[in-house]
Amino acid sequence: LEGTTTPEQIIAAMREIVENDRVLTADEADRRGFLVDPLGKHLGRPACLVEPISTLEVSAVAKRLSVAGIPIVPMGGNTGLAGGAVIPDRAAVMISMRRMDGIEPIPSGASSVAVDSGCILANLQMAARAADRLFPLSLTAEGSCQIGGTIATNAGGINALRYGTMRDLVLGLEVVLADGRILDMMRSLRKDNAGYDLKHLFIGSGGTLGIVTRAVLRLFPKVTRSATAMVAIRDAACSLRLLADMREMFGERLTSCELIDRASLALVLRHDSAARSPFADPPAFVVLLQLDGNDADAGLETDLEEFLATKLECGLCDDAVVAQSSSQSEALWHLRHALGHVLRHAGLRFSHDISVPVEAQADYVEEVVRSIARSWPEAIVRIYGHLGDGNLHTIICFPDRKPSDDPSGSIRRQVDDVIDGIVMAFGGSVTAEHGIGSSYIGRLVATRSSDELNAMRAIKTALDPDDVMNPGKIFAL
Ligand code: LAC
Ligand code: ZN
Repeated sequence: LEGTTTPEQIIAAMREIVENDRVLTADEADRRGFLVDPLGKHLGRPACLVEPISTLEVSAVAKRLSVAGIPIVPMGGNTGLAGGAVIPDRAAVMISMRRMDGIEPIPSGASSVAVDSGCILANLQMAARAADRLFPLSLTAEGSCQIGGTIATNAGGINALRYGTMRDLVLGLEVVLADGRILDMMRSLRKDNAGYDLKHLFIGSGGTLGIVTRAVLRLFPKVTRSATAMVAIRDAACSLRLLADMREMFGERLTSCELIDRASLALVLRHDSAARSPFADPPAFVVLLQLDGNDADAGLETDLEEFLATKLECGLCDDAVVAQSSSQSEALWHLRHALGHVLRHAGLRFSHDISVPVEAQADYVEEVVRSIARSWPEAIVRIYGHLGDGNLHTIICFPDRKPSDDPSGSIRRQVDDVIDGIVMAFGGSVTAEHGIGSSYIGRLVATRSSDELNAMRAIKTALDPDDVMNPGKIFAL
């Protein structure tokens, strides 16, 4: 391959390693929808898309491409929101992990499971459930996102409050490096201080350091008792007091605590025909609470009702509903998950996936609303997300403009500056769970010190000196 650039030659070289029908031309990949991300952004044209079925194939492909300096773009379920699978301008090969989707059998009482990285998250959740265990990572895209992608992005989701992000759920990892070397770190140890814990470099690396091929993931006791409530609240400060009181009262049984503001809920109710609000008057905020326990928690629902009754009495909450059945619980959660698809009706919009310290969230919300109103009185601020984790999705919407109405990106830059300024003043992060990908490189540079960025670059250079692993993500070179 040395010196070659034509897609035909790259395809021929790939077909020497994997079977013909697992090497797709760019046209085939495009026809099958593999090249458009969930934001509708076209990822670009790879020379081809390869679908390996084993770690050895991934390794052989990587080795062949890296000696020729041809970029490798790993593809999971294509559900990422930060442009993490954008194809670089040079001839590149996309490696789809979708055919490597095995799950090892889960013996009863197992505390971990080995999976292939192309395994779809919902399939792993189901396999765990069938073995009376729980794999707790849960997010809106769980029906199509893949384990490898959730590792590469260190996904968070709705249960991170209790179970942590993907980083907290990975015990072992197998990774193929740019030059094809295989790092087999498939250990299932809870404690392991033998040298640097290399797996953590790859978790959250956005595919820039290597391709995750397999993982050992933690399993937990299954949930047998649950209670779900939606609470109407007048301001963000009250929602933080409710969160603190809930944690005090229910401890680790509090699995999720999600916030949705009035404008976000209104958008769901307007555009999702299955959505029903439990409240007659739209509250300023709603908080969605999920408690999970086991057989010792038979009274969970009653306990939650009694707890919320006292919060209504003292005026912390204005209204509350506790789901009386699993279908009512699903209906409440539907309001939260529907946000993923109704935002496209919000006109020109700029999404920020920020985090600030948990206690700072009310001040953050107030500051964002005030600053945006000052600069753009016509804008609608929508804030929703993972209150328990200090991770609020902040969407600045211009309802009277079309998504294409900012061609030069000048409004985007101004909005970013305002939000980033507020986030940094609170000691926060400009991306809490979606990652930097190719979309937020400038904002990484703007918000981290050059020493921190250089340390990141040094790691990248050590593991991928020729910049073939997912180039153009995290760093602009
Ligand atoms: C959510 C995704 C966007 O929480 O992170 O809905
Ligand atoms: Zn989120």
